[in-house]
Amino acid sequence: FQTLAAAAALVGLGALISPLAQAQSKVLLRISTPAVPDDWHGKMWTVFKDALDKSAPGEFDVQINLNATLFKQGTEPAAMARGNLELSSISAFDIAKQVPEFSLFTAGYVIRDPQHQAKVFAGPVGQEMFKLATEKMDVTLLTPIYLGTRQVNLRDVRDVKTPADLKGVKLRMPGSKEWLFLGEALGATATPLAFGEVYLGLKTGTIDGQDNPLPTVRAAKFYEVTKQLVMTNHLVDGIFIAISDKAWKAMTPAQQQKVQAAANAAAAYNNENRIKEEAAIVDFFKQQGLSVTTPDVEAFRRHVQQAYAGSDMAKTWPKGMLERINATK
Ligand code: KDO
Repeated sequence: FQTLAAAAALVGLGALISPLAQAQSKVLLRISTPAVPDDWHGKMWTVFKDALDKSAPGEFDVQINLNATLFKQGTEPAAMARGNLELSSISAFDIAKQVPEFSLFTAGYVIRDPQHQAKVFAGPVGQEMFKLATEKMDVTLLTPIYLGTRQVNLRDVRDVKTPADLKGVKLRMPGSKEWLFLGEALGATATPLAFGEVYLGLKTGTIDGQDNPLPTVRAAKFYEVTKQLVMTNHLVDGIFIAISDKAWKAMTPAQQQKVQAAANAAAAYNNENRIKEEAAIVDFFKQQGLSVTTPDVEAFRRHVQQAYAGSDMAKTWPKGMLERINATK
């Protein structure tokens, strides 16, 4: 009887343990991003997870954390280096903190449009810059994604033709020196604030405006608390799906290949939908009562390019790289 009971207990325990053991043997992929659920680079993580569930059923434990609930915006690379986070989408601004050469991709009016961006990143410039980031950081960049073209979005309507018209405007930028430089180059008073605090900042008036691509202005509902979009087109922005080296190196080549394929599928989903939405989104804002104005973009381009040309940042750019980007067709 005792033996039977012991055997039964073991079987019972076994039934309990096995799903647990299974979960533990799965490859843990924790994702953290400030993206809101309704933005394309938030939704793309479901595409990533679904792709892995299909290509490697039961092999990966993908945990998606949006709205910066797991790590604060900009702290993801450090969390990945510590082994507390496996995946994120990090910006050129995040990368530039450790790899100053990457500040080239934070400069306004360098990348011309999403197609130009895709060509630059897929070609030798992208390969060299990716290699540099991978060597100098504890993360591997899997793929670039198009975040959209950044526009100025103001709380109150102003007549904005040139950078001089943004003088004194408290323009929220994410909190790093490269972001603040961009805000100042636009002629505004750059004010650092995390993405998650922008809506309230606009509502209460602690900031006068913010800049983001239009799909994000819609998804994060900034149009509810602003009255104007100034179509400066100042930064064709990109972010990069990045994985911690710790997680990447612990995977088998077959697992790496599946994760890379899932990242490519997520990027394709984001790029396709974002480009499509961006092309038609202005009407949405007009319907919401926003004034959508076109400034003297050449005046902004000149002012911004001059600011970067004379900057310390530009001294870190690999020789000839800007010219190679300009020549990419
Ligand atoms: C933002 O804070 O304005 C920004 O657009 C910066 C990007 O690099 C990226 O972090 C993005 O926010 C978030 O993913 C939220 O969309």
